[in-house]
Amino acid sequence: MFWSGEFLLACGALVLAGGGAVIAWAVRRRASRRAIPVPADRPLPAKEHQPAGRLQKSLMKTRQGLLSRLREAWGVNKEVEERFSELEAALLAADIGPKATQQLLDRLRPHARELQSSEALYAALAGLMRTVLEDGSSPAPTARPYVVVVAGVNGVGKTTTIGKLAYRYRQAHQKVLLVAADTFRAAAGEQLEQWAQKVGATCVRHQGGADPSAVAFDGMKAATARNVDVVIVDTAGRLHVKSHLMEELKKVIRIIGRQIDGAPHEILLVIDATTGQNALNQARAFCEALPVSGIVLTKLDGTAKGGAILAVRAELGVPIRYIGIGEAPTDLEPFDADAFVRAVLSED
Ligand SMILES: Nc1nc2c(ncn2[C@@H]2O[C@H](COP(=O)(O)OP(=O)(O)OP(=O)(O)O)[C@@H](O)[C@H]2O)c(=O)[nH]1
Ligand SMILES: [Mg+2]
Repeated sequence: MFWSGEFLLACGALVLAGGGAVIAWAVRRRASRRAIPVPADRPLPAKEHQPAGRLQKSLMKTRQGLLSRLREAWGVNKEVEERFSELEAALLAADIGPKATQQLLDRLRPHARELQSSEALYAALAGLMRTVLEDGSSPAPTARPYVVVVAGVNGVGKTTTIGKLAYRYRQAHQKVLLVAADTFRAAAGEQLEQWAQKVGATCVRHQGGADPSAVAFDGMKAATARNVDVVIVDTAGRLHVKSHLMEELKKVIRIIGRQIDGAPHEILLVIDATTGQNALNQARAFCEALPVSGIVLTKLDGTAKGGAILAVRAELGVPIRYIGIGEAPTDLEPFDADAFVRAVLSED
């Protein structure tokens, strides 16, 4: 009687309902833990990442060139004016650019007589450079999926930067999707796919020559369907002089915004540090056309033109988010103004 069929059925239903509740709780808990992607500027595991030493090494040529010129400029028995004109030449030679150079000189001038030794000059310059560069840390992601669009002219290192950025997010256990909206160059999608495989991300791509907006559309659909944390969109290397290409980029951004509320959450402009003033003019055209939220300065490894960071910051007024110091997945650093200044102004 006691173990009647109805009773057992009721017990079974209770057990099922309890189990269901536990599963729902676990899913909700997991979803809430994954709600917002973590920032990509979390440090990488120590084994493959010794930022201070690597930055110091990457900026060796910049540092050596700058320090020897500064020492020369600030030589003993020189008039203040002579010192300043040589200092100006030294800063320009390090690709610091006319605007940032002028800012540094104007702020140094009132203290000219107090700065007797070259060490005193380095210390004063370091403080001033920090104020030009300001804080470059990335905003913490505020949405999921968190969509990042990467733009810039041909060959600056967009696709490589995307691979390295995806690697950083993967190291933070984020589910990453790469979207190959660069359909301009046939091999571009393949290159992105290879990066996706290398770092453990997935990739959405179409045939070469497809409409970039259609790829972006499919990418956003896939991002939502696959429940990814971070989406990074590659775009074609465009020439700012071809304004219809810039329009195409705007369209890609519009399509992304229509699919995912508030997206793209970041638009990163990639600039090649070795290309000087011309790169700046191209970058300015991008910043005028698009709401660029941050700069990635690539190829800082091995160049003597590391001062370009100051030029870019002063001229464009957009924060530097990351720097590229090589071609390996670990070669992207969140930009740290303090570490950068130490790396270019401390004697070895
Ligand atoms: N040394 C060095 N090389 C880099 C860095 N970033 C990119 N590269 C190299 O620069 C070259 C161009 O990089 P890509 O990532 O293909 O550049 P892109 O902007 O995507 O080029 P397009 O798709 O043609 O517009 C490749 O050989 C990269 O390996 C860097 O930080 N340091
Ligand atoms: Mg590319």
